Amino acid sequence: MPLTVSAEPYAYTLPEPGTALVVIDMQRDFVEPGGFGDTLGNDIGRVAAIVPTVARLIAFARSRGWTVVHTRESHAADLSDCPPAKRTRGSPSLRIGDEGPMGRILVRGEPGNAIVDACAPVAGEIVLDKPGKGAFYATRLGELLQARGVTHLVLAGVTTEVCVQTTMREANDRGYECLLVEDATESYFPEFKSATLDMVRAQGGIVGWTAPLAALEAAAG
Ligand code: C5J
Repeated sequence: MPLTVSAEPYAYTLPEPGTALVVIDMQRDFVEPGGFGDTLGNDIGRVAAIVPTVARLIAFARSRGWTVVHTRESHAADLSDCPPAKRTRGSPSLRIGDEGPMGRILVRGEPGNAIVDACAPVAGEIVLDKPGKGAFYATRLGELLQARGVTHLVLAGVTTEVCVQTTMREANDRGYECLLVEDATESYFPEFKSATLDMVRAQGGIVGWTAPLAALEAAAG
């Protein structure tokens, strides 16, 4: 049965089955002190605050039987999948691959690279390591979704204007109908989050739809 959600710029109808929740980069490296986000000088409190809402959304998706995808922005230990331009950009106190308080920054398998406990994947869910900002770039996401007959993506995670928006645009170009959950995504910069929500749903939903989690829950009754 399809579920119709009160959304912007107009109602969003998702099929069940056929919908996947894609949770972007809810990793200690972005949310906790000493991680990548922190070393770039950001206020991590803003993104840490959405953890309970993302956990509630994941529980909702599980209760509906959706495909659940978790991504991690991460690199191989030898940094062979990290372009020098990405590593040298800006002036962080610690660069990708450097040793930080939670292990090597943004390196696969390090403690800081793990998804925060409250949003941790369970058996049967898809966990994807991605070297880029978009979740389709250099991953198997497209083929995994296609194999499951997924046509609609509900997106959440951090940060709104970087990895979440990049993934949503990649998905939109690939023909997916996408909804971004407003209170289950966050940026270190409130104005960037707000602008991203506006951009996504402008021009009749040029990239997709947005709605708060409560709208999804209400649609499900
Ligand atoms: C960033 C991300 N902001 N997950 N990564 O570098 O959005």
